[in-house]
Amino acid sequence: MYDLVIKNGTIVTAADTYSAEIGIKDGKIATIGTGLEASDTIDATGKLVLPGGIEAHCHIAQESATGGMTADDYRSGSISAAFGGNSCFVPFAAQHRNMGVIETLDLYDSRAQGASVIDYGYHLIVADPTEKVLAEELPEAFRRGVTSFKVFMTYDLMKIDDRQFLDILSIAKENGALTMVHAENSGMIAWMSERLVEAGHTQPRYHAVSHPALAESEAINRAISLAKLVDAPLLIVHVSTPEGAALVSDARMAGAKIFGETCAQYLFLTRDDLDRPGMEGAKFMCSPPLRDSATQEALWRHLQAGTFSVFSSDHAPYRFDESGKLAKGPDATFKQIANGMPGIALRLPLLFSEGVAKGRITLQQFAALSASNAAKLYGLSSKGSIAIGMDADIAIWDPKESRTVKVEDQHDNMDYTPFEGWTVTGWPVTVLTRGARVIDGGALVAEPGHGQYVARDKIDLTGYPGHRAAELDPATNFGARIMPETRS
Ligand code: DUC
Ligand code: ZN
Ligand code: ZN
Ligand code: ZN
Repeated sequence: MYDLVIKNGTIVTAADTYSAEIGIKDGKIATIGTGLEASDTIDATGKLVLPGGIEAHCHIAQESATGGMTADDYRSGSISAAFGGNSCFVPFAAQHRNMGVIETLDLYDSRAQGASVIDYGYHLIVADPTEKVLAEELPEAFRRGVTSFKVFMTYDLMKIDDRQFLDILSIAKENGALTMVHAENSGMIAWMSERLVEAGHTQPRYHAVSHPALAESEAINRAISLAKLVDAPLLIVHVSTPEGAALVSDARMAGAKIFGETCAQYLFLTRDDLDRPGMEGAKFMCSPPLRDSATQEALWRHLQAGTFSVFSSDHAPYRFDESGKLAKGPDATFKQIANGMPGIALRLPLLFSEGVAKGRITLQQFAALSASNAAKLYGLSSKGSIAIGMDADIAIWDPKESRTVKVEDQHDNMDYTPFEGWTVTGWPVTVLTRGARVIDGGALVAEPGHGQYVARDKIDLTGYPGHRAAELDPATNFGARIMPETRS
């Protein structure tokens, strides 16, 4: 006897589409079969039964280096994510300068515990890689199940230099963690911004001008070179240009352990949105910035061809008021406006509508991009698929339901959505985290605190030959042992 059976639905995984019933017991998928009996049933007639989404890039209860706080906390952020078909998310825990890493994780634990309606973990942002952080705290973070570290190549108060980057890549590699990078050339952006502002070009549209495509491709190329030197895995987050995507794709073809992520806004919006009247364009400011429609097409090709393992929202919620985008007043320059836009509830509906319903990607690709790939890459080994023994993290989709996007249906703490008025086809109607309904028939039914912290495992790099720099190989460098072997 199961606790819950999902009947009459079409199961979709990254591998298959088929009809069967799912029997859930103690929060796990206990069986997949027919004629199952349970005390509780979900009738999924006409619906698709998918792995619950895993949102792997979002900013929740995170303060920036200059002190601004995101509008969403773990309660509102997780609720919005759940309405968008997610059963789990992995926001960032941001170390700032003069802060320890363990202190940072404790702080985020205090923000998330008892607040989230879906399961969660954190990627650790490393902004101050002191000796102690490198030698003691990163391995300790890894033991706590924080198995991915993010670094910045830009932003004065966050960026690390190439040498620090190599230190972090090597420690991550030694522990089995994945390094993630925000790759943009800081000098190019500073140089462009200074000249634009001096010439009085301060409106939001110049944000895109100040972040040239070359700033992204230069930094991605450098980041990949650093990762190759030490043969460490690296994921380039929010790739926004075809040039950047091609660098990721070439490195993957060469066997390097390089992964790529792109985000909804780069497929669905263009920099024309930054040119809206008054300060409206500020709603569309994110970094890297929105590009053009040719870029959108190229990024779709890369998504179809498998360059991007992860597709995320980069939900970075700053309200269109004095608490967020307009903190520096209505005449702020683009340099003074917080970077980021909301979208955690729309990542999957937009991908389904524009991707699956329009025939650009298969249901299998949708399942892979919603959950399965992120689960594998980020060590969420009990999540991301529908299989016996896995957590019963499930999203039930009505592929026919059409909706018009409205800010009040996002269930976040935001006062706008960049997608207001869009029509989307395909909607997640029921979401389970560990077998319990979080969203049921389109309504929130879970309590804050239902979501639990998930300690993650090391990254699985099977199938990546890697790249061994001759100068680091004792066989060809006169026997010098520069790096420890990877722990297994
Ligand atoms: N980087 C992110 O990952 N998100 C928002 C803004 C930024 O610079
Ligand atoms: Zn970033
Ligand atoms: Zn982000
Ligand atoms: Zn509502």
